[in-house]
Amino acid sequence: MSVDWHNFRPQGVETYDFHSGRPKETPWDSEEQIDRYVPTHCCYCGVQCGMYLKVAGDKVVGVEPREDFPVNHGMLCPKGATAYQTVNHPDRLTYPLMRRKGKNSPLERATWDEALDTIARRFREIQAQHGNDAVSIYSGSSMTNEKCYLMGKFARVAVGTRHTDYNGRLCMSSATGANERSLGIDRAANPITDMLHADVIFVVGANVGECFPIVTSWLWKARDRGCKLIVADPRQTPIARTADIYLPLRPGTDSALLNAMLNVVIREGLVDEEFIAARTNGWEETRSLALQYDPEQVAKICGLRADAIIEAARLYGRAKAAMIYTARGLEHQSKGVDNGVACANLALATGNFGHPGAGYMTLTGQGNGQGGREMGQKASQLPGERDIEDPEDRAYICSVWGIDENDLPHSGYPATLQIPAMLRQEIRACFMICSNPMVSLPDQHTVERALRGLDLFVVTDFFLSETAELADIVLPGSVWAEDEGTTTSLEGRVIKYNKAVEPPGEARRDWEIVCDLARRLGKGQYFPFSSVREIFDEMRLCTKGAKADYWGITYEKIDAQNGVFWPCPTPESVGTPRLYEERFGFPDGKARFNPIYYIPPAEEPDGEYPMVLTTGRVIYHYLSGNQTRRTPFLKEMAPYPWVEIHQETADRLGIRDNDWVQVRTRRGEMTAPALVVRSIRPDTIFIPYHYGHSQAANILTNPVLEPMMKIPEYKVCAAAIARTEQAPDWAAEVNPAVLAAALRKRHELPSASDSPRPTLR
Ligand SMILES: Nc1nc2c(c(=O)[nH]1)N[C@H]1C(S)=C(S)[C@@H](COP(=O)(O)OP(=O)(O)OC[C@H]3O[C@@H](n4cnc5c(=O)[nH]c(N)nc54)[C@H](O)[C@@H]3O)O[C@H]1N2
Ligand SMILES: Nc1nc2c(c(=O)[nH]1)N[C@H]1C(S)=C(S)[C@@H](COP(=O)(O)OP(=O)(O)OC[C@H]3O[C@@H](n4cnc5c(=O)[nH]c(N)nc54)[C@H](O)[C@@H]3O)O[C@H]1N2
Ligand code: SF4
Ligand SMILES: [Mo]
Repeated sequence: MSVDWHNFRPQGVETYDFHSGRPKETPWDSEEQIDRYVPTHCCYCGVQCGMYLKVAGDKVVGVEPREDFPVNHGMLCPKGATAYQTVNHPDRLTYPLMRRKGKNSPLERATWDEALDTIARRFREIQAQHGNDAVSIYSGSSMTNEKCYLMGKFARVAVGTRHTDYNGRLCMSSATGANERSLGIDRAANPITDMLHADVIFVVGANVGECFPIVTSWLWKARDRGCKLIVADPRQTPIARTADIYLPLRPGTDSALLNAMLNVVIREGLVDEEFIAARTNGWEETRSLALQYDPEQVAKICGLRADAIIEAARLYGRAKAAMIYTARGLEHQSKGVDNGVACANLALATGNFGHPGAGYMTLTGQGNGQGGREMGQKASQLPGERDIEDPEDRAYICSVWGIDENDLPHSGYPATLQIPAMLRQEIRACFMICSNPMVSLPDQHTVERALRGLDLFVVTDFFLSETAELADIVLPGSVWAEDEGTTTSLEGRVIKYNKAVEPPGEARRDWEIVCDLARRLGKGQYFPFSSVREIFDEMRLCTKGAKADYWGITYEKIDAQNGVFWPCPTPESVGTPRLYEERFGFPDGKARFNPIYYIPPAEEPDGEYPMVLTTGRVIYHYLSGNQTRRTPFLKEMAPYPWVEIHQETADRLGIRDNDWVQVRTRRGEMTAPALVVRSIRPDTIFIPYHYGHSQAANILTNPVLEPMMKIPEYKVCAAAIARTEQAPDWAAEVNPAVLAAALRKRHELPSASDSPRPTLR
């Protein structure tokens, strides 16, 4: 085992003073003191890089990347390299907490019996009075497949509610909708290695450099082989700066751009007629609509130059193999599904499916964002991407679970509609696990009212999140290193976490908590599991013959093959890395064109709110930041939110770098320092969303939902911005030197000094 694998070597947990941020003397300064190297994967993003956790005694003290995992082959990003520091962190929750004397009383230490018995009793009381659906489950995709599977079963069988959903609703659900409408299977079409076979890569609304750093290394390899790059993003992200064609489109105008590109492809004879005839349905309608999207007109909608759109379409259309990658930029919109369908239309029209380097896929974000969306924890779903309203699927799952079909609830509210149902007191209690909506849901003031109004709110987390702060009962769960189990990466590759250590104190493994609660709800016979493997085996059986077929996947096969791509329907099957080589996912095997009209975002700038606000990520924090804001190096690099604004706009408004600025929308207002850059459209501002309380960008965002998938429009709303002398409430805790240093580092990103003009190289 090599030792010094990179220059930045995070200190062992016990050797780092979390509050001063200073390293202490390290007792693990030599490799001999490491007892075990546990092969596993990063707990953060969907790339699921392979890593070894270094264990000394009963503590995780370090990490090394795995050379043998083909996706990251010896690399980790800053989040992966520090993830191990959350395991043995002083902020870990180590015993249950309860408010014993009502909402305004403090969270106090409780025993497991007291906490779980109270939950079971209160759920039964509330359900007796208000019906079974008065209790909801709100789950998450940072958990293993086994846990996600268990949550769907727990909701339907132990609690008996139809309202179960999860945080993936806020993530790539638009892409799910597009996959379902266009291709028939909700999985990435290609393995990451397909990048190396593409002549052109078109990235729409994905900040690959910051959000999928290890995928970026594949992009560079593809570039080394001559692959051309087109990027559409209102911000000049690190990869956008290097693009052959960069399209800094106005937020919320993606489908217009994609239609115009299809228009050019058609008019210049770049469509693949043979592919369209053999493998698709519905071309004529889509073709005639696309012909109405003249690039000259679309250029005005998108705020781009027409020649840049035409050149991009030519480059894409002429490629022998082209890949389209999207992420939340295109998907976090009230037209997110349409946008994904417009990508699929472009790829289908040019025959870009089913061969190496050709496809359209979303870059799934969460660690288990792929598996979590097919295990049956979603409002309308049973395991294996089965449909909860399909009689055959219902009958099959009931036969595996051993329940009567009349007892299996029907579909319920998606996560985003649970909030209004709480406000209406239709939902009166919620069991939440692995989600932090007090940072992640739009229109925070309303979310807070909904959660505070619950009769009983239970949160299972390993750190006291902004959401757990509002709970009546907090259950201490486990981190990924304390459990085994599988996840499914953004490629559709099922991989396995291995257990390194035990949960600290009285904390328990999530699945044990859930099974225990099921027993106390009188449904123990349906949750007889004594190991994760048993849950996996039942889950496999549930998916047998379904779209997301895991039946042929075993823990041993995962180890032997370094992961298995589903579908893997038989014990002999090695899995399916590339989808759509012969058939699409519909009964006739053909893909479907769907004509897409461009419809503007729900909120457009006006006199009162003249700017477009968009939100998203930075490399150093992960989602709601509940983990990464507790990691010293990451916290130091991006300690507070900021407002990115273009130099020209800042000059016009008298805003200088580092000034406090107040941003207002129809939902609320927040104050943060300005980061004056040249890498964003002058009509747009950007705020990273990883922070809570008065630092939450989601105070501002628009809760309007996409009609099919109910994903919020995080990426576009109207906003006003002004310099203010009034520092925010959190300014007192700010060390100005730390803040200035972090903002300076942001400026050092090469892209920050460039202006986002449409570029042709
Ligand atoms: N460092 C880091 N990495 C992560 C995560 C993290 O929190 N931190 N989270 C993971 C998860 S769950 C996810 S979902 C992914 C998200 O990965 P990404 O989707 O890449 O990240 P975002 O920052 O949400 O948004 C991507 C880009 O969309 C652009 N954008 C904004 N509005 C529009 C628009 O209207 N059209 C287009 N075309 N682009 C627009 C933004 O400028 C931004 O650069 O990242 C995963 N990886
Ligand atoms: N404005 C704006 N808002 C956004 C976005 C945006 O781009 N802009 N992006 C959206 C997207 S793409 C996403 S994915 C969501 C994410 O939103 P959330 O899902 O709410 O955020 P997370 O930080 O993943 O929350 C997971 C919580 O569960 C805990 N946790 C993690 N793993 C486990 C586990 O294994 N077991 C248990 N018990 N707990 C666990 C973590 O400590 C954390 O508190 O945010 C969305 N919100
Ligand atoms: S790229 Fe994603 S999976 Fe890999 S180390 Fe970074 S956060 Fe972890
Ligand atoms: Mo996400």
